Amino acid sequence: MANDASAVATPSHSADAPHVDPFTPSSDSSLWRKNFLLGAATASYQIEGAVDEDGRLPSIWDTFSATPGKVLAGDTGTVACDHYHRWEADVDLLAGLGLEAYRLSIAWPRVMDAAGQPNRKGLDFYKRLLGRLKEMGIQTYVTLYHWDLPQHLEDRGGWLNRDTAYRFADYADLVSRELTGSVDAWATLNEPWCSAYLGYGNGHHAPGLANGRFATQAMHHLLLAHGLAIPVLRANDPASQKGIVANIGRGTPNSDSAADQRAAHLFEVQHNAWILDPLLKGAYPNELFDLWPGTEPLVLDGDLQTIAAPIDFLGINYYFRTNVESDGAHGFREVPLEGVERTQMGWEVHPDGLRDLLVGFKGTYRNLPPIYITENGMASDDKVVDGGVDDTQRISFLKRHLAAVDQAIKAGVDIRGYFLWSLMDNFEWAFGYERRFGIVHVDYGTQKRTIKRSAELVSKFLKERKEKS
Ligand code: IFM
Repeated sequence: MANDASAVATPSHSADAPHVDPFTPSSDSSLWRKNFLLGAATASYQIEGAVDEDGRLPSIWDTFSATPGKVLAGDTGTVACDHYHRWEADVDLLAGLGLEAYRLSIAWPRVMDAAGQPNRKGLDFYKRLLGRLKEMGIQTYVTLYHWDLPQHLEDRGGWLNRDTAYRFADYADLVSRELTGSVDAWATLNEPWCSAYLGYGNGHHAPGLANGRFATQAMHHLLLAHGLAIPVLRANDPASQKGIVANIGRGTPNSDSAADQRAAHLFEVQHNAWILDPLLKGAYPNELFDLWPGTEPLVLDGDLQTIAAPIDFLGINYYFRTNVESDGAHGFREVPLEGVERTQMGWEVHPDGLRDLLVGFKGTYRNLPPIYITENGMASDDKVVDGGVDDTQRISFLKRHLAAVDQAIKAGVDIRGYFLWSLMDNFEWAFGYERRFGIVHVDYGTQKRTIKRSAELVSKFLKERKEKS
């Protein structure tokens, strides 16, 4: 049933247990500062469903997930969390938890037709959603591109075609003119590393191409799209913040040998510097092309100045570290560590990596903008038992990562907020619905939402913080 708030299960645990809870940050944590924003994040294709409603066009993820063998269990985003119909109840849920900000993304194929004309019904959906969030006093962090490229653009080469960057600037223009005033912060792209490397470099994500040269060219056009959109967003919506979101990776050496140290460095070059150097230094790192010889993209005069347009914030997404050794040639290979804590994704839990990277970036980039942790969280095989979900590992994960954020703040990094990934379980790309990242459980058969214990504790902390201020 659409917008049925009664479909939200009430938690079975008391949020006011007398003992010290396993989540609340230490009393000297910077997270107690009331201007440190705490929110939750989602993305359009992962939650909306309604893929062919109200004039939405197909995206590359519709095509990819419909291709046998590409997504676990053949799952697709056709229904997902049915958020397109349940958005009001989902906003109530967010507000009920006391979360202060919501990071969402706009589906490009929902708001613009193939001729570049607005799709009013799609735009109205986001106007209603953002309007309601504002009414509830929730800050809005809007990503323009969280991977759902219109299929008609992919049919013309997608991010391998320079023209896609200009089409993105047109899309940014349309959306920011329409939604001006209801967005606190615009992010152009989410995780260009994933779009370029997983989408065009190894084919694990849509559109499923696998060629190293494609990856670097796609990245260049993605970053160019970002750089072209920034001045457009500034002109149309001057009061909002503008930035980009990068997923960063920590690489650690498997031994003290110089070769392994170099391997770990190169891991971070391709994961972090590939994106952050052009954005913040106006140049690609030369070492990237030592690692991947012969993959230099075609870069036109002026592109790097466009890409390095000043931004108001940098969004950082962090999940795990990768332990590597030298591959004996000019690269690295992963050496998975034994006996370490891992999540349902198999990713190692390593909060120190987040702190170390943030502190490192402050040293590397003298113009490092203010940072928001725009995603952090973990997947676990959560089950509803007696009406509740006791996601113990997630609670501990969040506490440790928030402590790492606090340590980075204390080391002088300007970090202004943190968004949990994710508000609710959702379509986890090539892993479909099996992997559950939400602080709210979703029963995909009934669309019933159940608040997990982690969400209760985050909510309790936010309440306490509010009472103290
Ligand atoms: O679900 C994704 C999200 O879309 C982008 N960042 C990583 C998350 C977990 O894999």
